Amino acid sequence: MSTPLLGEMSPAEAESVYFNEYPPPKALPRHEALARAFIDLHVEAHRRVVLVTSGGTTVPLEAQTVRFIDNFSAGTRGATSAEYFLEQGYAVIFLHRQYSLLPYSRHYSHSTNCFLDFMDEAPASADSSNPGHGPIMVRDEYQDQMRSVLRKYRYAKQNNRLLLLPFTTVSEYMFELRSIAKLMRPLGPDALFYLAAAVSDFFIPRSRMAEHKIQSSELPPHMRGSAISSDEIYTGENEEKASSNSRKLVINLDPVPKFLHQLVDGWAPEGSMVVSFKLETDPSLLVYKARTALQRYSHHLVIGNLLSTRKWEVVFITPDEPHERWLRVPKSRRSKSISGVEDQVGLAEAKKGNPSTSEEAK
Ligand code: PAZ
Repeated sequence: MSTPLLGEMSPAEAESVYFNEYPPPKALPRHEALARAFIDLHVEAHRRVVLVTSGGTTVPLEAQTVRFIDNFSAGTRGATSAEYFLEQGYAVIFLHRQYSLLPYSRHYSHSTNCFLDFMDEAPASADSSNPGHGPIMVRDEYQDQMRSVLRKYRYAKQNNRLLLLPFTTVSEYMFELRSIAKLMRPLGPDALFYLAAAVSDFFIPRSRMAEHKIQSSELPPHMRGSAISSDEIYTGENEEKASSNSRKLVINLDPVPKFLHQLVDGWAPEGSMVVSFKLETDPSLLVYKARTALQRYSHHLVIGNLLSTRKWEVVFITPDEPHERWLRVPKSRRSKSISGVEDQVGLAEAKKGNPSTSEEAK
């Protein structure tokens, strides 16, 4: 009899099997200590705390990972939303894909927007004692915008409002999410979960994962040993290719268990709010899939978006009236901001019901 897939088990069984199969990430104890101290501080101050997840997760093909499957997410939604939450007085735990965009620094770290382009050498002064070694300055045209970003960044940092915790793989993400959600319990209704990360739907279970780099060409028999991965990852030699000494890689992925159920019904504090995101590429599926997720997990809000329009258009799917509400950034505000990073639908503004942001027609 074949072993049941995690998706075929009860949520509690799937949780136990999944988390027993993987070693916890090395950074987890350190992240837990940081999160605990951060949460304690804000519980004491009666401040609301949001866990924002952001960026994509990787799916390693080998335990000693050389290759992995990744996705498109740059972390723009998460990093931008975190700034809005900070402005609204929340403390933010920013659980993000390592090296994806971060709140505030995102304005200057985009790959098409090198931070060096914002700078210049100050003009040499006549009485300079060290000609050719004047200070580096922010260019005049960027002063105002950079001052404003810098002030907000410093405020968040100096007042301990922002905790940055990185992950890379899908299993690291799951471990971190579970631990932080449980640590947030003392916050009760002051906790908010804002799950914007693009989490892989498929993965290779640890038991079927090759330990070493998957080999693309046949090794001599005496060298095979553990370098040959299990059949599920690396199956079927193609005869023509075999004769040219190369192999076909067949990847067999299992569905990642849907832990949103566990988050809503177990890990998260009583009375907390859970917001999840749903990404699609086919417009005819978006609302249906978002509604189905809301019904399945009984949380508070699903924000749907399409890959191609996600920067200026989202749909809120709620259990209560109006059930479906589209928010659009007006065309006039879709141009690139001064730093070259496009603004996104600002959810904090949407929550305040700011009509200029929330519902202007396209
Ligand atoms: O990171 P980004 O700004 O490029 O994209 C944001 C997003 C599309 C990943 C996010 O809005 C989202 O929909 N996250 C959930 C994806 C999903 O699991 O369906």
